[in-house]
Amino acid sequence: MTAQGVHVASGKVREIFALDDERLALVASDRISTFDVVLPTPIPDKGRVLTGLSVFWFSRTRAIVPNHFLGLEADGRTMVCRRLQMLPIEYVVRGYLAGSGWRDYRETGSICGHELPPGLVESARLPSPILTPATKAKEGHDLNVSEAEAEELCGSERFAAVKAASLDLYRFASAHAEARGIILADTKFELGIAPDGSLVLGDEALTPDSSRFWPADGYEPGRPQPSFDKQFVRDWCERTGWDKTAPGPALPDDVVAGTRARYVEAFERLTEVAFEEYLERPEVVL
Ligand code: PZK
Repeated sequence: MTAQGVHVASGKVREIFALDDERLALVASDRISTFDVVLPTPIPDKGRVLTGLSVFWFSRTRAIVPNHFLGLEADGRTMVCRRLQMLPIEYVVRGYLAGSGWRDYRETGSICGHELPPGLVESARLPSPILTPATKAKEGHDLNVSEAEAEELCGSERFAAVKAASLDLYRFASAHAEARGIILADTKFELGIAPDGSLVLGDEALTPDSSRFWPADGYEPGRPQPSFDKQFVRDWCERTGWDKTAPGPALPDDVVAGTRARYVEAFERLTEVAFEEYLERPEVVL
């Protein structure tokens, strides 16, 4: 038990505390992971950028789907949320071909049962966004499943609601981001059920840690795209010859500063709020 409640779970870069039976605190740290390894060097303000972005999206998408956000703490990195019964599936929406989607398409011509046109190249924009559900693995990578399997695990009425909500959220956010020079290649949603049985969006949402953000400037299908936020870190790690197993290397100051600047740039482009203002009054400016 701390001032923040009882610790209930840790992610790679976040912690969850139970405040009472109805409420949780989600705390985003400044830790960064790359190639699935958490690095020993934090990126100052990363947790506040990610929390601020989640809060921004939660306040602008509640008409599309209600979400668990209740309030932001003055530290800028702690969100107080409604406690939900989380669904056992995560809902990935893809508008572009990257990551496991690109791999599945190359091997089979389809992703999670979505037949795609032949001849698409890496990072291509899809004819329309697709939902590619995945089961949540405790360790290692999540497993893509078909919509039929997800429907079995969630119930078909609930699945239809989740599918519509996820695609609507992605369309709204990707249009907003693309107009501000950021391609939202794909993103992952986690949803849960409130005590009254209603469907509620949980977790973080539409952040660079739960999504692929690409700079629209220089977008070129046919190759992997640089990450808007993590590319300095990835490039530097590649140059060191690190074997990508834990522990990761400590980052030099210029890589830390360059990476922090990219997170702040993503925040400012998407929210149109100066990050310094958010730091002064996080709860009022978004
Ligand atoms: C919940 N996680 C994932 C694990 C993290 C996040 N509103 C909620 N109600 C109940 N449970 C959760 C949520 C949310 N969000 C989410 N685990 C539980 C997770 C570890 C660290 F920050």
